Amino acid sequence: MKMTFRWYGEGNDQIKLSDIKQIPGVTGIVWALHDKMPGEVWQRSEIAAVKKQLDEYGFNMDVVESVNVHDDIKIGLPTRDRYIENYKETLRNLAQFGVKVVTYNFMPIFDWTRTDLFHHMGDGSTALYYEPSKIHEDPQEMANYVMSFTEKYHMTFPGWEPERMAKLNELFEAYKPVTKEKLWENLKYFLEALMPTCRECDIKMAIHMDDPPWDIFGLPRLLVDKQSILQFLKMVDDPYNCLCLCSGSLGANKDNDVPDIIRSCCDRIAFAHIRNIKHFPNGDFSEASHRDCDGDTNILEIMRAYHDCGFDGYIRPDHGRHLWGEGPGTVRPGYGLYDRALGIMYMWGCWDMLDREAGKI
Ligand SMILES: [Mn+2]
Repeated sequence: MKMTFRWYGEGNDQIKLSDIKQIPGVTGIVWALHDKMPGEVWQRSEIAAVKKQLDEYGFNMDVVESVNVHDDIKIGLPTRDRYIENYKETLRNLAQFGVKVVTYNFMPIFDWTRTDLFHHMGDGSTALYYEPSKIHEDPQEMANYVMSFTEKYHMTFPGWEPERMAKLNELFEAYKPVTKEKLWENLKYFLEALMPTCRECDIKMAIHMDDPPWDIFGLPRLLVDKQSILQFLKMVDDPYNCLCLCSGSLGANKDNDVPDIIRSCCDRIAFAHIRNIKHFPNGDFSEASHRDCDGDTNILEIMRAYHDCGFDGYIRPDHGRHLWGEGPGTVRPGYGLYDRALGIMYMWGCWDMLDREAGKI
């Protein structure tokens, strides 16, 4: 496995590349041009500027997370072809710099959703938290809560662009005719259009699971369990149509057996997110440390599944808790330095032991 770390870019992330350099075994930075709106072309000069920063520390830029997909493509409007052409141009530009995997998601309107971004865990740390009882009929309430962090701390979150959130009612109106079936069709149309460019550029498209993996506010969600993942891979059966398999997104539904899902489609997993989820009897869930017994996601068996499959793709710790003084204003929710570094060491611990048992080291 190739260990990576997500970084939001110079001036947009308080974590420094020099800090990440000190985490054992990290070879690549998972990056993006975070000031780009969905549908805009990423220019070579902008990509080159990031490459220069990463080169200084010897990090590769093989994985992008994410090139966001314009709403017109998800809705299936006639204007989608223009945005698909822009997406292809971005892929060709990224290929010039050796990018191998482009992550994206196909969630309507909202990206990841949580009801508390800094929930107190009882030991002085905080973590992302989800209370189903707080998700009411009114999506504006949810948007206002997340956007309050944007206003207060001047940080924008991918998928929660203020420009898009400002026209939430219009967006909901536009998505009204988009049933689950229609959304699947629109995803197929998008991927079939991109595959020739992916082959030409040797870039794998890696779709992130929907988070949480169920419909919210009446909006359909597609990649939620084993059946839907296998359906997705069959729908566009191409080695460049891949997954960003997120154990945390899938693990939010207790019925998902994540190690089994990994074993059933490992050859199509281009990028792995490792995250642990703790479930509570009332239906709430919290993000937890990567240690197996701190959550219910079965991290040990997930690592064993990847090892058994000979996984050679990219991997990263997903969200972590906020520790040792990290909090609102100093870190992006879920993206502190310390807990993700601890997560990496846990993953290496599992992997090295599995390698040793297999006689590889
Ligand atoms: Mn994830």
